[in-house]
Amino acid sequence: MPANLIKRDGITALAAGAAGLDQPEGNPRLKQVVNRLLIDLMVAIDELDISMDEFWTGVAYLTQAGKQDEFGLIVPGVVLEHFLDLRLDEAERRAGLAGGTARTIEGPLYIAGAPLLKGETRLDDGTDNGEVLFMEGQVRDVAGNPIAGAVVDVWHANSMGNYSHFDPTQAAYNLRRRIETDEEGRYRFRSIMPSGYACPPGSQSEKLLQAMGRHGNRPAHVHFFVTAPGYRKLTTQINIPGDKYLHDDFAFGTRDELIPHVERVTDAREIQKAGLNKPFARIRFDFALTKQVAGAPTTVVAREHAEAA
Ligand code: MBD
Ligand code: FE
Repeated sequence: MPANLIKRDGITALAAGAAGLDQPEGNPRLKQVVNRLLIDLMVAIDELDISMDEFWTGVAYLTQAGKQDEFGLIVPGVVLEHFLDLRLDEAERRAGLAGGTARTIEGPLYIAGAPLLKGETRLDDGTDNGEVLFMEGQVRDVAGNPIAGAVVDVWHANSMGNYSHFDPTQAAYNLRRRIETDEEGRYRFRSIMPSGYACPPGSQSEKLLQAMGRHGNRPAHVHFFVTAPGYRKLTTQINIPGDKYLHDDFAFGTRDELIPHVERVTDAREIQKAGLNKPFARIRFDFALTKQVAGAPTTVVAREHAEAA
């Protein structure tokens, strides 16, 4: 078929009717968004001459993606979750908010309600023989003052790149904890070094990426929500340097400010002091939170989160 078969006026009229713009009832914001997305979609179909087969292949793809609960994976994979971060960054810049730790995407694998501990804890249950990792630091305000009583909600994959809850072989909340900072704003945890995540083989996400000549791998990373009363919630991650995918993340989550140095501790006394009998890794990373201010867009995202049973 040729392209550009339908006049713009015709498309606009169809979208307006489908979005209920001529109806007094309904949610005005929803109507506005649906109307706009329908116009953009119909224009794309007409300009690109998207065939019936292509269209219904797309519908079947999305149907299957929904059945397999993969939209949370496809959204970062097609850069949209990172794009939302870039918009929030710019909105904050315009609101005069600066100096906080860089944000990056939450991803689809957070589980709410992890055990809450004070000061320091251990994240792994001892069943993973990966490299031992100690991570510690301070939560501060942008002037450098420590924030006591902040909560560092941390989650990461095991040495196979799998997350508890989504991986039925792991115990509930393995590699997931909430740590309340001490009087000096400090947090500290022992865990094991994560490996990078890969989209499940045969998944809808992987199929789409492969069809675009891309891969579905993330570099090794550790996720954080950092919260404190009176401060803006921070959603971020650190990436482990040296990973093959460090600057080739399928989810576009890597940021230069979020790649800490990983110290390999081999000194016998240090190893003994840590209660270990082999070398381990140590990361020091501080978080800076900006103050809650009126009029700035919120960083608290209403997003569906599972909770472990
Ligand atoms: C992950 O672990 C992740 O963090 C993101 C953003 C997407 C898929 C898997
Ligand atoms: Fe992740």
